[in-house]
Amino acid sequence: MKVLGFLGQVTRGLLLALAWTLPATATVGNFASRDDVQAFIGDMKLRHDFDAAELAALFGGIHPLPTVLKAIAPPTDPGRRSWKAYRARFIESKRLKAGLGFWQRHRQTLHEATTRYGVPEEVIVAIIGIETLYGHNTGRFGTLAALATLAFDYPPRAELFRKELEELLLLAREQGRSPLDYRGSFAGALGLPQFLPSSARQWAVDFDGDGAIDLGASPADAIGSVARFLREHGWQTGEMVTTRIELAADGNPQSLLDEGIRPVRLPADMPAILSAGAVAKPAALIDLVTPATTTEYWLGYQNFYVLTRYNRSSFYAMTVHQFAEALKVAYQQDIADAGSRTTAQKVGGSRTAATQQPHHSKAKAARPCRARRATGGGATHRAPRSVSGGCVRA
Ligand SMILES: [Ca+2]
Repeated sequence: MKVLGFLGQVTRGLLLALAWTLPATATVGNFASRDDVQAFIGDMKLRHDFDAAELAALFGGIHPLPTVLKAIAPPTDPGRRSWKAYRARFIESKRLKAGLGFWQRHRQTLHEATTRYGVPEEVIVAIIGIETLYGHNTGRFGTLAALATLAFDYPPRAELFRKELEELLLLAREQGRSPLDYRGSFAGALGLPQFLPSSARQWAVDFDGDGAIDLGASPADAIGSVARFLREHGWQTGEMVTTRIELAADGNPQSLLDEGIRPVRLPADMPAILSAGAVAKPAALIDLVTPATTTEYWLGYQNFYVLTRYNRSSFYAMTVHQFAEALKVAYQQDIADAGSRTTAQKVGGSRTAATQQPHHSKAKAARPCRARRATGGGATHRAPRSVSGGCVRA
């Protein structure tokens, strides 16, 4: 749940148009001496009964972070966004392998989350993998200092980040922790699922039942929270996410694209497209553009829209969906392979079969590798043509 999603497709052009400069006080001294921070502290005392002296001490101990401003600044040369490049960043063998491991380790918790919230296990695994590679990239920024930097030194999004700063203070109070304890992305996103503080307060759940919500240290809490977020945003169990479609021969998709990402129109009411294969449910037209390549057109149904609530980008939502599909195929293949091995071991344990085993030490390494795994776009990931993990690829 990265704030970049908000900046991404809709507002990036707007931001580029906004000529803003850093205030003279930026990156100098601590926050507490500044009038705008003092006003914020007064507001927190008035509305939430925070102790002004305690907040002043808190802000007196942190400083603006230049690296945060650098990270959030729009690129000087944004170029054209590429669906294929975006997809390739996330749907790749390392993340797929890590996802299968995460799924295996937390299969019972994932099963319980799916049972409770109706969101497929693979979608939960996909989101946590894309957000943080299963906790490997949760972010190294002090969240209080990062949010304060953006709240007070980044005028284009000051309102949003002052709200998140307020939410962090409330979250810390509710959780009985110091606001200085939280670390995460440069934009204030926290833990395995990268929830902003407002989302953590509103949607996170104590799914391991230890009495506390910890999105950074508890994979179970992260799993339950992602599932609850999607459910509460309208995930429809068992329903389609997308259908790929073609344009009609003389179809102009622009007016449909201009209608936005909310699924409000039946495919049959979209004269610009060939709706064969589409589900007769409200949808939005999605275009996935790659420079110098034919644009992909898809219908996004309600569940696609729900994925964009996590991060407001069609690229993001489609990547989550396709990564989830790739994970599901690979996971089921793993289960099938494990079943085959179990059967083989049972047979191998019999006297007859055992005598057929070669009597040398490499017998164990001769077991077959896992079969190839399909990825969402039809590409395949193959095990390397070598001995790997005790198996042999021909
Ligand atoms: Ca917990």
